[in-house]
Amino acid sequence: MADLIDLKELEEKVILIAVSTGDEDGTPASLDELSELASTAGAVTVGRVIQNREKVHPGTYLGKGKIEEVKELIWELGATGVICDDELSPAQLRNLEDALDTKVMDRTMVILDIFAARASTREGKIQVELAQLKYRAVRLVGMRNSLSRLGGGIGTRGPGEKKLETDRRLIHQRISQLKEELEDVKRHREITRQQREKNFALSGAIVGYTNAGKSTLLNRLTDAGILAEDKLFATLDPTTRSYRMEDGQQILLTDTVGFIRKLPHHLIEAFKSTLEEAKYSDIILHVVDCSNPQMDMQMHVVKETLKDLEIVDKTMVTVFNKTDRLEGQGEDQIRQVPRDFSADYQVRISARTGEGLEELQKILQTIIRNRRVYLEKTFPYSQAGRIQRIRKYGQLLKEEYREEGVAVEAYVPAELFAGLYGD
Ligand SMILES: Nc1nc2c(ncn2[C@@H]2O[C@H](COP(=O)(O)OP(=O)(O)OP(=O)(O)O)[C@@H](O)[C@H]2O)c(=O)[nH]1
Ligand SMILES: [Mg+2]
Repeated sequence: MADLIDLKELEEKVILIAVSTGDEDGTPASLDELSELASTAGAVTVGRVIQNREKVHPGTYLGKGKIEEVKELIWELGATGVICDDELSPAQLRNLEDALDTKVMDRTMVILDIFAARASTREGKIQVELAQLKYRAVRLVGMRNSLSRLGGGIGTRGPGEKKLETDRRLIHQRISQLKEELEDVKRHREITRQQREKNFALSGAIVGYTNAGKSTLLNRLTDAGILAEDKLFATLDPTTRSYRMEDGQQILLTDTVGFIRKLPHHLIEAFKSTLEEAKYSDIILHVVDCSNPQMDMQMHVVKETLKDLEIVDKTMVTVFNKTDRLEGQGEDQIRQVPRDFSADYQVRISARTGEGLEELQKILQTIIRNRRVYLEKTFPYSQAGRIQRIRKYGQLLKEEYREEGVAVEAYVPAELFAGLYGD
């Protein structure tokens, strides 16, 4: 992940820390993910500590005894910091930093850091900076300690080349300024969306857990040329492409930022305008990596996040991806065909090999057709322009040139239907 690391920076060696509140809460898997996040942000994991507790310690995250243990471990392993698997309160951050006498980070900080390095468009950068500033505004005390101690590393990176503010008054000024800029961008987006609606094209948003294969799918369907990588959060900015199907109909598909468990609240807030693409789309394509052992948890996280974003009552298509990885895993696995009965449609595909894409296309065609109106009419030759519109926005099934005009059978968008009658 060399692209994220400034080589001159001191390599951070971190110990991951989590509190497990039950046997089945998936803490080890969550730490695996945190370790991947840390490495994406340029830190090496040198140790892990899980404390079993009824709940997180309100003052110090871990209990007293465990803190002593971690302190020794830091010394033994030569760690330069610790990362907690939950978002810490300002007090927890400060207290833990005092107790451990080392740099303390949390999951949110790491995710924000990755987003900061990845943001490339104006909108993406504004959104990330806003989320970072809101996170920092209440944590300046603890953070300043870590800043002076390390002078770089996770938690200090801003989007692009920008260094983050450390003055509270300036932070609040900057937050208002960014909010205004974001409004600007939003207005622009609104206009584009309205123009799109005039085109009568249906739209679909591709959502899903990070690394599920969303960008790979859009690339496969539309030659979008989006960067798809085996990395967390490879995509931040939405890309929209028109997908023309074999029957000539088209649908606008948008690739979106991936979700993850414990997605920082500030990020969801900040990325709302990006995720609005999903809110205003007609169809949600939920891409699931069905080769991932954590599949069920990941699907749950995506569904909950969609609920948080008030993205409900959409036509849902669950797309189980990476089926190529399931093959050769033996009889036992094959019997466990992934299913999602809460979705309107489900399909199993491999965006890599192309398997199942025809079925996905059929599903999309069915959805489009269900939203269209059947039309059977003979247009006089003077109204040839209307047939053009049907061809462009609908699906022309039959076109027969007769003496009195052109006899047409077609499926057309309901919005277009009325305009096709009359003189
Ligand atoms: N084996 C296999 N790998 C796949 C398939 N689809 C995607 N991948 C791989 O999975 C990794 C992630 O793919 P992306 O398309 O970047 O995933 P994403 O959902 O866009 O991820 P983010 O943008 O990070 O949220 C890449 O290494 C892809 O090559 C598939 O059908 N089979
Ligand atoms: Mg992507």
